[in-house]
Amino acid sequence: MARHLITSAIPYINGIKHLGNLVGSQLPADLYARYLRGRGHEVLFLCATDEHGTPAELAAAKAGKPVDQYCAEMWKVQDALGQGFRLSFDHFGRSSSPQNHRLTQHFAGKLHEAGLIEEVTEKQVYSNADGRFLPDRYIEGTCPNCGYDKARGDQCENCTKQLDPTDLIEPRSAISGSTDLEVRETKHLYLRQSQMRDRLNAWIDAKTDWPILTTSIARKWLNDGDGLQDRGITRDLDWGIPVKRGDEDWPGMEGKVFYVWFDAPIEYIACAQEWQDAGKGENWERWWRTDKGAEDVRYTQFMGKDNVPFHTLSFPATILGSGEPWKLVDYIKSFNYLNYDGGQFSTSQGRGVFMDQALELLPADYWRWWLLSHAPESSDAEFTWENFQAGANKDLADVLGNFVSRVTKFCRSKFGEVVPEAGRQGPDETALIETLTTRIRAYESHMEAIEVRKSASELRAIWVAGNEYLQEAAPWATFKEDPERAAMQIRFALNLARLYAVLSRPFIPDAAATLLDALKTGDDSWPDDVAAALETLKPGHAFEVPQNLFVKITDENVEEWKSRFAGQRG
Ligand code: B3M
Ligand code: ZN
Repeated sequence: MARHLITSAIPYINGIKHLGNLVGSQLPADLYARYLRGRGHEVLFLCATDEHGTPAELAAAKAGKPVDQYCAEMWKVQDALGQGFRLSFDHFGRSSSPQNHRLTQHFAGKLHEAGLIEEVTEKQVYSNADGRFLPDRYIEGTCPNCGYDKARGDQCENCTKQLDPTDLIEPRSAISGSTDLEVRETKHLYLRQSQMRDRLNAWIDAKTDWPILTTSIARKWLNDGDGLQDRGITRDLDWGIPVKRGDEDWPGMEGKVFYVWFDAPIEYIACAQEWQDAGKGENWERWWRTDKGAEDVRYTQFMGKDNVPFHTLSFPATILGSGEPWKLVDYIKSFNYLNYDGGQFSTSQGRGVFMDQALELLPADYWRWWLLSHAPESSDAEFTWENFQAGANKDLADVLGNFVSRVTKFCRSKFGEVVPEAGRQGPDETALIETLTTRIRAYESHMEAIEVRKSASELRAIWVAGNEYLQEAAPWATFKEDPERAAMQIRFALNLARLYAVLSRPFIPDAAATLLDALKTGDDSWPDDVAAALETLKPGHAFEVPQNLFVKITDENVEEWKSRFAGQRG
């Protein structure tokens, strides 16, 4: 048994997330957390809302609410939606928590003591039309690296390059669109990341088992020279964590706050404190401090590819630079993008399906299954309604749902709602046990490697194998000549259904729970020994035929949803 710390990138507070966001971090992180718990490991799975910076300010202004109130309300909304999708966070925190304020100021103090912070009088873009400085996202323009014309002041979405607002070509205000911008002087703190190039290089070089998507992005910015430029970690904003070094004020930095990307990853740590302070656990440092027990924790992070530079360069620079024994990430799983019907999902344009809307249409398991089985791992993936309908109907309704329904209903009609007693297993059952053993071991290794699509395909193949067995065994036919044999086949198949619930739970937790309930068993132990696992439900054990596990998505549904989601969100 090992100890696993798992974090998902913390979603911005500015509104409800779409399915592309969900499948790019929180959902696969949940899959992995559930799998490891199922295998008996100790897991701490953390997520939070990312509440600072311009995205929060802009969204609050748009909603006509004070930003702190907006954040508190949106946290509740995101928390409820996370629960709706059965995201099994041990704690869903907030980057605006007092714990994160203290910890962020603490890190700044340590970095300052280590000589890694420089005070710089810098030139910043001021908008005459808007009457204010325009940090980060308040500025749009053309990316100097790739030429994309809607690059933001903090990062180019197109090529993932981290930017400073003054890097943009033909900049304009994102608030008013005005190009009447001028550059004025203001003082800011810079993190001297460039001092840490060798340490970061050595650290990344040792990560030979990381996915190529992660290391290629990290290496690109490390070796490209300017990827590790010293970076401003403060901003002229009202909302955020006030700039201090530890408990002390920072002369000359009055009225300024830390840059959102400085404090957001620190929330991964603060969130463990929040978890403890909320009474959900104790000794949080044993997850995060290598001098207090975290040396044998395996720490895995999940995120979209655009977040990789911040997690492979900036955050490790903060941790290493502090000189304190904080736990560094062991494995970063990153994702490409999920597109929506020929274009991009877009929060700002309200394009695509959002988490709240999805749950109004169908229960979480449908979405979880489709999204995970189409996770954008090796390349971008695309959501279309037809593809969603086909995947959910075929895999969930036709294969898994149909298997469970046929077995339980046939048993009820011939033997009653109890596991039948008669008959002994023969070569067909032995052959299936062998096939399943091979497949389950493969499923485990894909899950351990966080190969999400491969895990889903293997699980699907495990369901299909059971269906094929049932088709061949045909207990409804056997029953006429050899009722004892039919009884054995059904006992075997009922046990398969339990096995499926246990194996499928990381993907479709609600259906798995319904199935275990119907089978009236609390035995959810992992099938280390498949033959033994298939004798868990003993002869005479009572069960109930479950409600239809999955209903099919009809062509009418698809037509209706397609037109409903064709435009922008109102
Ligand atoms: N909030 C970006 C995003 O949601 C950002 C992640 C922070 S992780 C520390 O994609
Ligand atoms: Zn670019």
